Amino acid sequence: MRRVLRGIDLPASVRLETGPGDLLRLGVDHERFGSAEVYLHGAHVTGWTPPGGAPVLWLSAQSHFRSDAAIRGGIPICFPWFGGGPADDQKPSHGYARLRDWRLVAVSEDADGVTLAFALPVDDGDLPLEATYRVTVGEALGVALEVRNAGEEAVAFEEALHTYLAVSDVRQVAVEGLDGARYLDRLGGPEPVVQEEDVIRFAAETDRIYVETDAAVVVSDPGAGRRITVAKSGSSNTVVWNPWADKAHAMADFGDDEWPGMVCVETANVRTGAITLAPGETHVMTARIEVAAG
Ligand code: TA6
Repeated sequence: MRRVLRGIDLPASVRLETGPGDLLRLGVDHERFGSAEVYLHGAHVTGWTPPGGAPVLWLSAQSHFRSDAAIRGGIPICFPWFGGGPADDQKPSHGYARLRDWRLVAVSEDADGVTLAFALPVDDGDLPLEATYRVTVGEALGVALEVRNAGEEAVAFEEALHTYLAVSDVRQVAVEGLDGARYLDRLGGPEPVVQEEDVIRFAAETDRIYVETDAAVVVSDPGAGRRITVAKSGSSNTVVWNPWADKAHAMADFGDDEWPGMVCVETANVRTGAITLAPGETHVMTARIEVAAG
């Protein structure tokens, strides 16, 4: 088992290994903080399991593990656009960051957890944005996407930490924290809708971009006896998504019977919440995922 990656010494709690599709991944195993897996491909966190607990992130059993495809589940990094972008004219869907191998730039372990830091290589044709991503496996799972404008002009971009949470049955969960917020219904008209109900419940495909909200969101999952909180900073949008049966069936990397087991709560800055950076300016968006009994 390799203990060094490109000159970076790995602490005993971190191992470098080869996953499916021969994709390199870092495995974290810590008696206090649990276990996690992060692929260099997309700097993609595919799993986090607190000690003695159940996996918190959902990962499709049908996911591709190929250098030219996104991993289905965990926390895909959508950058520098979301979906097809504001004008729906950008490819690939959700940007190039999740399709590219990121470079591991630092690994540290302290009383707060194990932190892995990655840098996105900039290719010809990319926006002049330098992205670094920190994953902290601790009492909670923390992720932070830092973007710096390395160009000479102002640059606008979108970003989302597209978190797939594992739930017992999406038809039994309630999402709290967005009451009163407005959302763009991606399955409806262009005008924002106010979230009238106290909690979000799911009875069909749901694909909503909540706007101007910095609220922490709680996924209450009585079937699993737990509540998952997604707190955030530096983010004005929260996306809530479940594909339901038909859309899941239409995706080759999503099992037909898997859709009840997940809900996405995505920490984002998209559409009217897109970020514009002046030359040299930096922006950080963070998400903190934690689990409590309930
Ligand atoms: O965040 C929800 C969403 O934008 C949905 O519309 C759906 O497209 C989902 O992301 C997954 O997108 P992907 O490109 O990963 O298949």
